[in-house]
Amino acid sequence: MEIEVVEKEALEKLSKISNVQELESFRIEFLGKKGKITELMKNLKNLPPEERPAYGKRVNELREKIEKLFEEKKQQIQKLLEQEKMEKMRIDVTIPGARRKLGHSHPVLKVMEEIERIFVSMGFDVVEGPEIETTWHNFDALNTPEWHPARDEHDSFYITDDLLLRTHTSPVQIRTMLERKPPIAIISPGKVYRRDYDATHLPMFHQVEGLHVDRDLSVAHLKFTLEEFARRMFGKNARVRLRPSFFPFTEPSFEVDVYLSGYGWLEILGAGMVDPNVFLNVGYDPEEWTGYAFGMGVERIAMLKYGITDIREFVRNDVRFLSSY
Ligand code: 2NM
Repeated sequence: MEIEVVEKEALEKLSKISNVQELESFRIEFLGKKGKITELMKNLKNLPPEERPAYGKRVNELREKIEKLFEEKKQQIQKLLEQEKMEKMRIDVTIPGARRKLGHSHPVLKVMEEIERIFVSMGFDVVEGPEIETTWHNFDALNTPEWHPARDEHDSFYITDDLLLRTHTSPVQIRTMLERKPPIAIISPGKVYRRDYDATHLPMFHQVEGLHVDRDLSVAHLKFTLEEFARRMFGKNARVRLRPSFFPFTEPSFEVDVYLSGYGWLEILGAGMVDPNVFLNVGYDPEEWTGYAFGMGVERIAMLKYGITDIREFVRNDVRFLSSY
């Protein structure tokens, strides 16, 4: 085969090489032990002796030329491979880190703490008590007669004849009145239990009750305190209305409505002037001491504040619900 033909073919093939495999095939085809350069050298013996040195020299020059170009190509491909590798390993230090979601308080707890803050700022102490109560603290001391429906097994969770899960946090106020001397101003937040479960009732829910005992307290003090609470909780335009009602532990007793623009009058509290019988039960002289008390359901207030329509959302524990407040 002609030297020129081999040279042309070699240069053409080399220029098209783009990876290591092609490079190795090229080396075998041209520079290998049985490659085309070796083949050219074998022509030597067929030539007249005087032409052999010149021919041999040309083949050697071609070999050197191809070897040089081959080395260059090899370097070029290795550099390319190195670049690709570096590109794959590149770390972008500007990519934002993966955020970890933090836990947070349950919306009911948040609302309860907000209620507490408002009353604490008005001078009320926060007091807690046991969730398992005696029927005396939960009913008798609160002037609730033996025949009252709230005392029914059907409505309350009894543990024994004399022990039950408290149905309100009023027994905490009884305990506090037994322990302290008036004047007192307290609120008692906490869990309470009633046998009820539907879209507006949970068997365990939260209450905040308040009690203020001093000389010469009247419904005016009660109404002002609740108006102040409503303005702080629902906005400065909130208004408060008392409607006559009945509770065994207060006389007179009221249902308390709050006016919210866009909603109208909403019932959010029960309240009243502490019944003289309750004072007698804790050893306070009803001729000397007066008091007003109130109670509210925390879930109910959270529902109004956030427009929730099914109270059971609070215990379904769907994170999408819980983290949206
Ligand atoms: C309410 C409504 C009205 C109340 C009364 C007392 C106590 F212990 F002082 F007598 N504590 N809470 C009360 C009064 C609670 O909840 C709807």
